[in-house]
Amino acid sequence: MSKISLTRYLVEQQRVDGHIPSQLRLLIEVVARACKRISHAVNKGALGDVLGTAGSENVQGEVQKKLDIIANEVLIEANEWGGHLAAMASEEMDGIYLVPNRYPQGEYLLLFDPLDGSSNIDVNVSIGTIFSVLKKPEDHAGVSEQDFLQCGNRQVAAGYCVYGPQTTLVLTVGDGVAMFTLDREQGSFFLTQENVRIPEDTREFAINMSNVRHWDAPVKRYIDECLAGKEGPRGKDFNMRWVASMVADVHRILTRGGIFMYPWDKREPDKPGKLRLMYEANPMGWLIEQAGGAATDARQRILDIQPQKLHERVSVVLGSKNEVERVTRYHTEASK
Ligand code: P6P
Repeated sequence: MSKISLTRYLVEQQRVDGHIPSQLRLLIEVVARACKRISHAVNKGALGDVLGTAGSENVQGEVQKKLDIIANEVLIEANEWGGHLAAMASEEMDGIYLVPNRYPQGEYLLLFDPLDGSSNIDVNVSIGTIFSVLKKPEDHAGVSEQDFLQCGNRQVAAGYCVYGPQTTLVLTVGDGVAMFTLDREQGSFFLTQENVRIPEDTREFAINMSNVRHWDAPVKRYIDECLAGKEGPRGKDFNMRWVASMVADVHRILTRGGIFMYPWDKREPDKPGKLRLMYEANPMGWLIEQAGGAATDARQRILDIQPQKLHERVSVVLGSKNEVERVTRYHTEASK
């Protein structure tokens, strides 16, 4: 069977169900090309003088790695001239980035975490780029930060690229999830899986166990039951994985099931969680749902949350449907 390139897949999907207007197809192909360049820089590692910190902090107050900044610049430069975007937002930038006036303005808004999992860069563990696409509201001219504050259920495309043993682009436009693996000899992404489905049950949970003393009771109840294994209330043994790169943990869950949790904890009680809503939880939540899984903030569907701020954080529970529903049920029971 001849290999189907990302370009051919997008053209044929557009022919089938019209989900991918030409400007959105251009956007996805430009993001894919930017991810290819980021993958190249990541793969060079120490040989490319791209490791280590950049000596600066991002809007989250986190130390920026050189590759965080490189990845952000690659995505900005790749997307600003194409005429498909009105503006961009990134974990690495305080405010939105308006497409310069010298370029045509488009109808889409692009949000991204240019390099998620950067604490893993220097130790050669998988990292990734996460992106989310919204339509610019048409009821007014110009674009502001307010235009980005749309619920995740308004996304028109979402995906990530994981830089691991393979460089794989995972994408949804609302008609299921497809995976494309980079063929470095040809420099193109080729379809390697479509109609991805997550098993509704799992024996594998992903959470940072070092925070156990800080968790809320329902989280502790759920994890204790998993740890109790066959002799406990779940009647089966569980396994644990925690890569500390959301992209890698989500990719494993899309590939073989599982539940991923980054819940609220007592360390920073004023923050709802560590992960960001707009460019981590929303795109990942939509991908998981499109593959038959569920994604909540432990109480409500992530995609229904009305954002108040561009960089707001959220508690995240996502993956195999029945497990996510159990965790969410434990939280609603505890609230009564
Ligand atoms: P911790 C990476 O920094 C990240 O934002 C996610 O990719 C990852 O799931 C999480 O934080 C890891 O957090 O507290 O375990 O280092």
